[in-house]
Amino acid sequence: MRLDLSLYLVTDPELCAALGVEQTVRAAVRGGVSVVQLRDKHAADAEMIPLARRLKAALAGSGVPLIINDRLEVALASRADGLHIGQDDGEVADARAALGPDAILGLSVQTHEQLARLDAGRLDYLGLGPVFATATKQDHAAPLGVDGLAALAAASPLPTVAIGGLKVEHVEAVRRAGAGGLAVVSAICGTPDPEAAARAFPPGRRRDLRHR
Ligand code: TZP
Ligand code: MG
Repeated sequence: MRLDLSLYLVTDPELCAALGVEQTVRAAVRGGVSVVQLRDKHAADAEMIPLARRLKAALAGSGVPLIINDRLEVALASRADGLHIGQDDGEVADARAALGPDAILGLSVQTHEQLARLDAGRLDYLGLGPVFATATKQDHAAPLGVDGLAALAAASPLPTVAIGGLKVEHVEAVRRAGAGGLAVVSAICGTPDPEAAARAFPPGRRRDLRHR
């Protein structure tokens, strides 16, 4: 599956509560998001697996990959397209070995030191952030700002997606910083109309999925 990071939706069960995660994802895909990541810091794997399977079914034929945050077992059980891990979520090599060569594997990076010891050959993309402070992630690292983002993106050997406090008005700055796209939670999940919220972002390399 071609990896288009231009508009990367990360779900949050609380911010998606109005419609629920599944309906929010369906709407956001109609609006043109290019990647969906299922993220839930609190649910047990057993709770997440049925939802991940429903999302995988909902995305079938859309060209939009389903990536699971942090939970290898959920990714495997749902036959998701990939896994996204953070700096404290275990070894990239172990995740790659468990997922196999074809799965998408992403890693969150906040610093140049982390970039310097990157296991780049086993990864497909990097999430860079937070660009700005955000209430969505508790205890996030110090914000990079746009200049910090640009420095990390320039040093990255892999495609990148920026995250943290990003809204439509940041698209141009993120593009100029050299990142491959924007990952957002509240800019889509936290709105009454996630389809319209997604559609408000410029199309990038996204296909028009109006038919869905
Ligand atoms: N990682 C860094 S910031 C963040 C994550 C998961 C949350 C981004 O949420 P929002 O609402 O798009 O600022
Ligand atoms: Mg994590």
